[in-house]
Amino acid sequence: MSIDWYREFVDTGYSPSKDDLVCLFSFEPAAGISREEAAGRIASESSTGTWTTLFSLPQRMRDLQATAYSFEGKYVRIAYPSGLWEAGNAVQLMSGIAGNIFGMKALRSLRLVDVSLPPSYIQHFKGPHFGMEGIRDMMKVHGRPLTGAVPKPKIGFSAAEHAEVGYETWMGGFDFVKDDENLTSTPFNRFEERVAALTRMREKAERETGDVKSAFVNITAETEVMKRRASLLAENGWNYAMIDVVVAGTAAVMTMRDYCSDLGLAIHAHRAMHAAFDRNAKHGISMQFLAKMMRLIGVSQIHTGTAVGKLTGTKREVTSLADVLREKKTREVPGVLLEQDWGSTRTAFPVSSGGLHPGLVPDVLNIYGNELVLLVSGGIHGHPKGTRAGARATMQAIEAWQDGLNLEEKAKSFPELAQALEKWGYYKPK
Ligand code: CAP
Ligand code: MG
Repeated sequence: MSIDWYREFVDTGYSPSKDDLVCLFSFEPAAGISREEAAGRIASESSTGTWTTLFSLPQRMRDLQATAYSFEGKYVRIAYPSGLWEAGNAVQLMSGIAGNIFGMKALRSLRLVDVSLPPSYIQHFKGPHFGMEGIRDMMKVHGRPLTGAVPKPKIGFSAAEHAEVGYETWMGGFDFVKDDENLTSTPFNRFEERVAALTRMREKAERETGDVKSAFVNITAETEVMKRRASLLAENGWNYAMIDVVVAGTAAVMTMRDYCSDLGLAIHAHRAMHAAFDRNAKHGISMQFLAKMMRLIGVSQIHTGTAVGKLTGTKREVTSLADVLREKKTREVPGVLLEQDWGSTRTAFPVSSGGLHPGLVPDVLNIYGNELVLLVSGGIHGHPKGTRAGARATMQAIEAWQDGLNLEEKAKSFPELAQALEKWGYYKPK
């Protein structure tokens, strides 16, 4: 009598129904475990199964079983019946397809690469409140990347000093000032004081430039505290709130999506901690999956990498992340992305940040084009002439790229860019 029934979750003759949710996994069976036995375990333990045959198995459970139906090298596709999922509950989905399976002994390694969500599942989610077009209209910025910077050093400024750096950033031509992921409300920089100081400086910069200015002020905390902080931002005329979405957790982000939407606030999603589970190419959860969940839930933008800066992420990963967020229909990329039809779900902006400076702007725009939020932080505050000159140099680098000019040519008549190139050249931080 066989002890387990994992093989019942493998059927290479199966073709998914239109309402099935499909996952792409890459995996390595442990020693002595066949590919089918391993895949059967992934499908079983992420749907209805367990390690041993059971006394009774009502038909309904059989109808809810996931099926490993397609193998390509180290990849397997698994189809999940829609009956498994609670409508509109992304947290439950992750407990299923990104839960226990990562700890199974029968697998040497397992990576959740991507999920294809059927329209019948997506329809229960609101998605981003604004979409890229809505953000551009709100900021009155069209035809170029949106730009921003984090005051650096990342933490330690008083609220007044932080706002002063913000003012210099805006006066240099940038659209946004962003809090760092680890800045919330500390004795030397209380959230309420920071909002008040930034509000005064925003109004001053808007008066002096005639442009719309904004900020990603970090509200990350316990959810009720996040609600209070979001309300304070809205009361002071802000149109964004920033959340460290990985550490805050999917449930909190779902709550804040609706709360912020009611206040007319877009959500800037920082992904701090993502590399703890997406960096290992053999084991964990891909950034594509995280980005997809965040668009589904409804953040307006999320960090997606630079390919050339100080943090990990290949050009292929960065490009696929941009597609996941910006496209109405995402095409399949073997081993990276499954096809995805987003229906009426709005788009979200990719955010490129991390070790950027004016010399690297053409590299980043060659990858993303104009449709991104470009964050250059150390790369403006480290400019020999200071923050405002650094922001100007970055805007000049963007103009050069748009006009098809190389940076040296542009720098001949723009001293800020020349000074930036003199310091950093085309250095790729590591
Ligand atoms: C960048 C940054 C961002 C990272 C996040 C930092 O500062 O503020 O948090 O870009 O990584 O703290 O490192 P610099 P990612 O521009 O001065 O490097 O965008 O990959 O999520
Ligand atoms: Mg940071």
